[in-house]
Amino acid sequence: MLFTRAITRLPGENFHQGITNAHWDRPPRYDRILAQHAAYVAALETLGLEVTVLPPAPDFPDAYFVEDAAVMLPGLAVLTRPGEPARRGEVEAMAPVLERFGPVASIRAPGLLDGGDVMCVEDHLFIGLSRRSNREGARQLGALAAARGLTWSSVPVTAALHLKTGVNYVGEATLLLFEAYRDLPDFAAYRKIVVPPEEAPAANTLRVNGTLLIPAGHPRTAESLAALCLPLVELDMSEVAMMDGGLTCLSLRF
Ligand code: CIR
Repeated sequence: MLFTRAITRLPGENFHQGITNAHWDRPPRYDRILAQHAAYVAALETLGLEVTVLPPAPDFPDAYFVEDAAVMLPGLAVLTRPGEPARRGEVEAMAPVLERFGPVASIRAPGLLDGGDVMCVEDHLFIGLSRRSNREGARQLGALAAARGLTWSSVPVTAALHLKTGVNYVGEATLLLFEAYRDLPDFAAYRKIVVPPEEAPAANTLRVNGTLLIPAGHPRTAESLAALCLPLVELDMSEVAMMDGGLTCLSLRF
């Protein structure tokens, strides 16, 4: 799929108040996350995307993880209903932004869905059932996707916060994933590149218009990905990772 646009949001000064289970050796730095975010936006622009950069949303310190507030289907944006109540207001802030670009639908209660649990593999959506996303959320999104010609299935998220924390489609019928997902029957049809445990953040690699954006500092994964013969761009994600996020979380692409 060729992307022409992306939506991102600047992290706010209080980004360190977001939800995280990460172990910190030092506090996250605002100057660093701003620099990392700017480099990310620049990378998307270099790949041909027109990037909308929204202002920080100070009431919602995790709001720059815009991927969780919506899922972009062909011709339809779906506002989610995040599993973490403290993040639900992010969706209201995203609604008027998405309405500028086309039709918008919503996941309704009792459905719960975080965009980080939705992985699109060609014409199929894998929807993770996690601490944040439930069966009803998956069913509602699946119905909207099926009406647009996509197939879908749900998969258990056993190894991390979101499905895409631990598995991402890198194209060429290949999934980049945690060892824990290697033998999942749902993924049997795909080639797999397993991320070594010490390089876990690298599983959150993002393919955009034929280029792989990979978090910097994961040489074994970068070497494995080189076999795909795709351009590889490394981006420093240190502060983003301290808030349990990664490359996919920082944008909505369509
Ligand atoms: C959270 O716990 O919700 C945020 N601190 C991190 C969200 C990362 N988003 C993603 O993986 N899609």
